[in-house]
Amino acid sequence: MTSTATAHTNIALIKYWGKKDAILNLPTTSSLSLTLDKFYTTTTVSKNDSIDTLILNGQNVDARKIQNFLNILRDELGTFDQLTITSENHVPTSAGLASSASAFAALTAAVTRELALDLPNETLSRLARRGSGSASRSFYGHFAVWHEGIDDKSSFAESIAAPDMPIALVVAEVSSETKKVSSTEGMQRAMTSPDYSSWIQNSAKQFLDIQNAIITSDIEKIGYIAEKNALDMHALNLTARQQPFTYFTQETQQILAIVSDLRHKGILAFSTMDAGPNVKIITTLNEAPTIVNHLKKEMPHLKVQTAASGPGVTYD
Ligand code: 2P0
Repeated sequence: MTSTATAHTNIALIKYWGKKDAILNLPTTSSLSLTLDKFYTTTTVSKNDSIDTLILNGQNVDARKIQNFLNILRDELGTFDQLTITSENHVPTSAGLASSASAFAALTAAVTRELALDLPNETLSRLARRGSGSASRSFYGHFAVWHEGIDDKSSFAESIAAPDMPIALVVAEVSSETKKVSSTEGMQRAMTSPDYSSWIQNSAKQFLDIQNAIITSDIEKIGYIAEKNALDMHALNLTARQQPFTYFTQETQQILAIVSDLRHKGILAFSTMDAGPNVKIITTLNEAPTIVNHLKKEMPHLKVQTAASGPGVTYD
């Protein structure tokens, strides 16, 4: 038998940037995301009688991270056979989006389907969290929250009831990467910032405020809060007491300035950034083409793509 599931990636509007328990992947704050239609991972699992194996986009690749995660699932769900995981990633690294969210969500969904366990998304989100925190949010379409919780059981994600709205995300990929600091490492450093406890407090308020903006389809307010939350997160990296760093490059700053200029000209455009130099611009489906054209004119070498709100996990 084989089982297949598809999960879409998500972009955090209120970021997860720190762990209070690194083994259980319990975050220091609750986070909130938008699932994207364009970028997704489809994963098929089947039993084998040798060793957990990962075939990613047709290539047999290092499976250690997946093996560790499958062993966590064996502890949690009861042991099961070794698996062959065949994954097709439609999250081009060129999009500047992390694929770990969609990858661990699709894997968790496919494995539990293969075991004939019919688990609710909340339980799946808790399991996937152990592989990668952001994966917990990828089970749901549109907007999702991941509650920080106080233990394994209470740290799960769920969908937010939200009206349909024409929110869009323009992804601007810069051409040069600085030396990459992984999310896990970046968070550890950020937590040494003297501003970290105020970040936690501000984030709690932003988490509530953005939910009010979502309920009222106020995309401008969503963008405003998300931009502030993201820039506050990146400020922690700069003010870390141990190994301060930044994901910003010169091009990042150029894009941020263009977004700010567009906003002054009356275009709805707000920036957010994750563990890398690329900028994602929150806007409306109507205004996205104007932003794309403007970015291409000012910075012709940029790769720019537009995504809209996407669905939750599906099974074949
Ligand atoms: C987020 N990021 O909320 C934040 C914002 C990046 C910046 O979640 O250590 O791959 O595997 O739990 O989920 C990316 O980190 O980290 C991330 P781990 P993950 O989307």
